[in-house]
Amino acid sequence: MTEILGGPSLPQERKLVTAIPGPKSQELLARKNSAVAAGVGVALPVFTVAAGDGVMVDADGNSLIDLGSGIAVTGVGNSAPRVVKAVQDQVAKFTHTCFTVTPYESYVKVAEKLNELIPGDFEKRSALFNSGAEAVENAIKIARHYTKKNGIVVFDHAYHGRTNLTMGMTAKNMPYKDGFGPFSSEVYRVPTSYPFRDELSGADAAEVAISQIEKQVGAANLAAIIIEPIQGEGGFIEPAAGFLPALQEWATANNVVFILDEVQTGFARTGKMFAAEYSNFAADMVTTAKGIAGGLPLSAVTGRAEIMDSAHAGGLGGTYTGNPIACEAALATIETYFEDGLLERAQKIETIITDFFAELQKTDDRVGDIRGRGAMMAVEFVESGSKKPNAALTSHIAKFCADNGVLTLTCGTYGNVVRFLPALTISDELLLEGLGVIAEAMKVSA
Ligand code: PLZ
Repeated sequence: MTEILGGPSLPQERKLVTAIPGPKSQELLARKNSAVAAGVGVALPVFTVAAGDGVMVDADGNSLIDLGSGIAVTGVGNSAPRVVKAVQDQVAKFTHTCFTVTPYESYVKVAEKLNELIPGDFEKRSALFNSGAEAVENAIKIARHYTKKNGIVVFDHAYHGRTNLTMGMTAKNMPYKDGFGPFSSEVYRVPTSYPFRDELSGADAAEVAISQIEKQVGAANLAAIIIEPIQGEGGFIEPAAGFLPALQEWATANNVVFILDEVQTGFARTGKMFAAEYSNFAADMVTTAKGIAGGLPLSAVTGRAEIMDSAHAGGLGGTYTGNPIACEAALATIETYFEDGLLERAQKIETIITDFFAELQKTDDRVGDIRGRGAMMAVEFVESGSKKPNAALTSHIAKFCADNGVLTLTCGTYGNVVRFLPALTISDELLLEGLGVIAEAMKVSA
């Protein structure tokens, strides 16, 4: 059999040749179960052999529509041509030196790009890491060093990672935290703005959060407030207009560093380079990862120069941080977003998904809320005639979609949200075909 290559040359089609998972995937799954720690679960046990743009091809030759892009990572598509070339070129030159031993230009170029692209008309600095959680950890380290304070405020429904500190910052117990404590101290959780459920204005929701911060933590003890501009794992919850600016204003007035976690929302995902652009304001610090490097592991913290520079030389680093292959991939990925018009594509994807579910909602009120931005869209499913979360329907949809060759991801504190995070390079036809399968799933369960 000839080797299958991924990328845009893969036929963009949904094609099932076996049941899901097929015999080869089942065999691999059995090996996985006896070799890999049980805690490492899989959402859909089809083993990937190739992927590109809107599809992933499994070991049995099934071609599935991919509406997840590896949890919002391969925005430029999988094995995107510029990324493949950049990685191949770099890997043949050198794979690693450790930037903090002997530096290389690509790291500096990525930092320059981030400083230019991240909102904020002030001087910035960046530092690179490997994962989203590591970026968040470092943002907190720097904020504490700068303010000489300890407290960290996080929000209901937040997700910030799986390391000990970030696990404690993440809201949801199962599956992320259960039995894995104790967690780091000085992390305080306050209510967020969740327009579909709290029905509060952004200003009112901010007042609730700020009042709780003042009463339970005290500005004098608080180093940072960190929030996702659209909460990802928590259910694609976008706070009401005015919520983020009000929090930031309070933070600035109280010498508290305001950090936006754009790990999931960043890099063209929402139809802007960064979701903060929708609220028209600039955070003191921004964490990014996922869509930054076309699938290579890379993350970053970018922020005001005076804050970022407050940490002493040698205080930030790590063996693999800002790996040269990942940095070259990032430069190629960022170029692709702009050169290939992917911001506009994300906006188009928003329209397609919104229109599709708005139509469905007319005849099926279990489509409770349609929300999100760009190619970061979600539907919150509820029980008919109420806002009661409908987790059963949500898992039925995910299972039906998998059986029928569509990879979807679910999320939400109440497990009742189906989220759409396709590659920005997915075709309209394939996207609509995938959505059509969801509509079918809803009919079957009715
Ligand atoms: N901050 C906003 O969305 C990662 C988690 C997948 P890492 N979200 C996907 C899983 O089940 O582990 C995420 C995020 C936000 C931080 C992170 C953490 O990023 O690269 O997974 O560490």
